[in-house]
Amino acid sequence: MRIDIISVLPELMESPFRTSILKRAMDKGLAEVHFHNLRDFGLGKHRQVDDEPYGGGAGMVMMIEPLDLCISELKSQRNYDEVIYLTPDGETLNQKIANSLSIRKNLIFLCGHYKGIDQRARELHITKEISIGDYVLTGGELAACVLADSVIRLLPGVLNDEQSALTDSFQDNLLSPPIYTRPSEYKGLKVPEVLLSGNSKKIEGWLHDEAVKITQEKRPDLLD
Ligand code: 6GU
Repeated sequence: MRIDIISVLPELMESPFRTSILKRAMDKGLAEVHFHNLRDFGLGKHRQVDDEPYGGGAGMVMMIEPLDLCISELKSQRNYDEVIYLTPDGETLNQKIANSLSIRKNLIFLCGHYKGIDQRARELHITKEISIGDYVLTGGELAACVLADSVIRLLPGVLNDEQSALTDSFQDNLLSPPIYTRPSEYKGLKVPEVLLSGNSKKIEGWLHDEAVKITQEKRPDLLD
């Protein structure tokens, strides 16, 4: 998978891709992430990328020309499955969206900034708009990192234990059951007997029941 991320602040996203699972995915050649500084496509001496909104109002708008230049150049080099605009008014990210993107080959993420992008950039290029929740971030960069992480960890070979992405919370619309490791008793707190029983069928049943119980308690909406 290849992800091209367009931003006015690409520095903000460097470290998440240089550590842990994302780094391993890149080192193994399973994922490639390329950053593009929109300012390189800015207009004039000052490399302008934003301007005041027509009709007035507070905040600046990301201009159509730099966005069109940058995205068109990328599109001339390869075919993209989706051009995704990270914006608070997009569809809220969930596991289903992450799963569906994880089988794509080439993606563009456009990080919104200021008040947002000129509507015509949406009409010309954007195929999907994604938000990471109902709150406002300063820009789309952190959201792009969240989206990239949620997708890249699903690529075959990224996680050590192939099973572990499949048993994540949300993968079957259930939260994870409680987990324990040694010691079997700590300060009087005991690991549930069934987990020490060695009876894998019983354990599986217990884990599923616990997952349903916890989901009912914390996120009943997932069971609807
Ligand atoms: Cl994608 N961008 C911004 N600026 N704020 C957000 C968001 C995105 N998702 C949630 N809040």
